[in-house]
Amino acid sequence: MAGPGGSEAPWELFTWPGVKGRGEYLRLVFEEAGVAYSDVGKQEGFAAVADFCWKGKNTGFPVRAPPAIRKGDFVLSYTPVLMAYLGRKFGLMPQGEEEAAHVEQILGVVTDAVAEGRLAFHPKDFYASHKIQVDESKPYVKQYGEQRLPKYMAFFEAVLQQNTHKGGFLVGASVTVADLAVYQCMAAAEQHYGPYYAAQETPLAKAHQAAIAARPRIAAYLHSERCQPWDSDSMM
Ligand SMILES: N[C@@H](CCC(=O)N[C@@H](CS)C(=O)NCC(=O)O)C(=O)O
Repeated sequence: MAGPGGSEAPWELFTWPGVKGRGEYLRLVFEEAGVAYSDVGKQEGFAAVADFCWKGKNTGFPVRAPPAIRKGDFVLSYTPVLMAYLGRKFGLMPQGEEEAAHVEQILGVVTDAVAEGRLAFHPKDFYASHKIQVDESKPYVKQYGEQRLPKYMAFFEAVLQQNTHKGGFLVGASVTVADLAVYQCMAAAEQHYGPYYAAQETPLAKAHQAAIAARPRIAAYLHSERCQPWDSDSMM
């Protein structure tokens, strides 16, 4: 596929190896689109990602933090921006401006849901491992699980409910990057906020999560060695 500037260069994904992390949102986009990519962290290790992002190996547009992508001399980062950009490239964004804007709204909501969900696990030091703040995190995990997660899941439910198109997607009549983002957010909530997730009566959102997991390319990916394990430290 011709890339930015007509480049035939491969798509490269720079994200931390060893866990799904935010990189998972981008892996799902490449996988659903059936577009080959190289997962640089997984293939070359942690140092290759750090060298690219922060130690002078990136000669393209600066990256604040991974995940980032590179294709030829084009470099881009920030998860929801990457999803919208790749969605447009790979036919996973609606054609209409308003529907595309709704997809971007959902990407923004997912970014907030994940950031808040992660914050609860790190109340003492956001940048330190959850393992040194397990006790301190308990009231915040409870608060997110009881007060915030229900709002996010109810929002996903409401979006699915209002879509009059058949197909069970969030926006329009076909799969978009919003479906992939919400799938991963729901799966992360199930993984890290299990009892709170289970308590939510959001049948459409839960059915949507199962349907995305069962899409042929996503199911094949989830069972492949390309798929990274969940972070055992905290939500992502
Ligand atoms: N809002 C950004 C957050 C990026 C981010 O926090 N990346 C993490 C890894 S998933 C990181 O390496 N942060 C290091 C840092 O911020 O210096 C996004 O969605 O891409």
